[in-house]
Amino acid sequence: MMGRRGALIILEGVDRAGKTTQCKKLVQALQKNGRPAEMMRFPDRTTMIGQMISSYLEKKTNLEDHTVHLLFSANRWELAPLIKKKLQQGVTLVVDRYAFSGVAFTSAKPGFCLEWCRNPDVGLPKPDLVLFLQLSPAEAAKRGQFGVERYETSDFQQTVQHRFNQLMKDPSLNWQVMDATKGMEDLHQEILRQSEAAIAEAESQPIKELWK
Ligand code: 2DT
Repeated sequence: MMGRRGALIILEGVDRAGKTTQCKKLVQALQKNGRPAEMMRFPDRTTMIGQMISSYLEKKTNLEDHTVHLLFSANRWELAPLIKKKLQQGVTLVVDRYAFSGVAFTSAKPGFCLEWCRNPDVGLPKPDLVLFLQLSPAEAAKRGQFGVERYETSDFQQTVQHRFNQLMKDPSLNWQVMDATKGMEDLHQEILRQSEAAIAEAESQPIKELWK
């Protein structure tokens, strides 16, 4: 008999909402509850494609906008076999950003629509849960300055937020909006509760395909 599969859980959100911290805390808590769990992040800067993306984000190189969008997508596709393998082995994956960041960031640039941006990611492993860590621009500003990487400006981030809002209207996905102004521990408990529910639900279901 096939074992129970793991769940694909994505954390998305604006800059400084605490995604990375919450991903780490979630993996630790799941493991403590006896659930095999691992963290991944996109972009994964360790692959060859990831290195091209990293150099672009650090503004060391310039890439044409469509080209970099396709590289971000390719970076997910190159890891899709591993994602499926882990899920099938019963490992729950907690992922810091996924295709939603891909669409939200590129479509925030002039001349890009959501549909074009979504296309290259159609068919990727479909998340069982997408947690969106919501933070107002004012609250984000209190948490310190933007970094120096590409996209880290308040105007661009606001447009990105609008794009995320559009993506969240998609009823084919299990979006859950989390209030990231809450204390770190309260937010963690809420994320853990949502994740445990998604894991229980995913166990008996096949892995589906995103946006298909
Ligand atoms: P961090 O490594 O700090 O999360 O920043 N991005 C990300 C895209 O433009 N497209 C994508 O597909 C993904 C996954 C968001 C990475 C930056 O890259 C942006 C912020």
